[in-house]
Amino acid sequence: METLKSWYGIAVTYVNSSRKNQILFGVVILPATLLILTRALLRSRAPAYNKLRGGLHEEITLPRKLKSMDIELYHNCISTCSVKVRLCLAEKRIPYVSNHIHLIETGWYESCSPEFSLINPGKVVPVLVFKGHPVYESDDIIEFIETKLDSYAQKKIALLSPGDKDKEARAVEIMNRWLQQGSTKHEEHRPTPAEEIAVLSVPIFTAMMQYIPLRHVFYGFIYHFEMKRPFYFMMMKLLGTRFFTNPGFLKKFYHARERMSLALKELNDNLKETGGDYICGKSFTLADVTWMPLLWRLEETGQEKLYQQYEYVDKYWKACKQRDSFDVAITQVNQSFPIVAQASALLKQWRAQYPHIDDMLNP
Ligand SMILES: N[C@@H](CCC(=O)N[C@@H](CS)C(=O)NCC(=O)O)C(=O)O
Repeated sequence: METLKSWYGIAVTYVNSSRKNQILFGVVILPATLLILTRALLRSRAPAYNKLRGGLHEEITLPRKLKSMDIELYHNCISTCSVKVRLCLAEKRIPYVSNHIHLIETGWYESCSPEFSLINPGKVVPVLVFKGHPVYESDDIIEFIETKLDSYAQKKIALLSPGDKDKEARAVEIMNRWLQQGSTKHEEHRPTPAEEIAVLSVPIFTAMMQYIPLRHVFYGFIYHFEMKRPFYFMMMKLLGTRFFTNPGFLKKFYHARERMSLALKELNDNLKETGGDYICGKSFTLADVTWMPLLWRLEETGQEKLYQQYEYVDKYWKACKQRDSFDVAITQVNQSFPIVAQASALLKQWRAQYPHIDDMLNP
């Protein structure tokens, strides 16, 4: 009680000391304190954040949506990690129950809801559930699909066998290298191009946020595992195109662009060396499954010049888009969520209207 009284005394003295302090107190300090207290109160009842190791967890058994189906996928339409898994399932034509989970940019923080926290206490998508047991981490999920789910595949395609027997060792080395570049899992090799894509996605996320009510972001302030993320999304929502004039953001964006360009140059050299349609040569492998979502995101956000400057990458991406899996796992899924097309159209409109945005995306 004594402590509360002395805090109250300090606050009153501070507010009474000047008009500027009154404004600062009313606009920043008081709302921020209330928010932190509300978050602390509600979070004490929310499921804890707990990142579990990648791979199959036989010790966890989850309720199944459809008892007759062994494979379920919790995923999001635009999440690049989810796209990776959907592509893999589509390549092998494995039937599964689809559970779409919203992220803030597609609707709301469903990924942080108590219901989804039971499926993944780490509060991220994708999660594959096999006979009721979850498999976490997209890299581990695609490997699990490839090595354990072949009996469910309606199309037999070996995505971990990158080529002719005499060149196998070199091809495996190439595949692993590009798998790692498309990964967000390994702490020691950060940031990978797959992580840079998060920064390069900000323009489309900002456009998407224009269709999301602000109150949905507040849910994230309470339940998200990292407060800074809902904060960024709130700023994208509030600032709109002005977000792209922030020097801090621009520095990060150009840095990510530069690093992505270097990775694409290396990919170009690799494709030239292997001489086939795909990363490891003639065979389509998990390395391609991992890279397709990244190239798709660059195209979707109007940053196609980034890869078009590299002849072999451009040709490679065209070949990837010819595959049925592209249509099934990317085009068709995204057609069910109108916000994706609306945001792409809005981003195009912004580019036409504001030369600095066009310059930023395609200098
Ligand atoms: N390393 C994880 C990353 C999973 C991840 O970060 N997923 C993103 C979507 S691509 C997510 O669910 N983010 C939720 C959020 O940040 O609120 C994997 O590869 O599965």
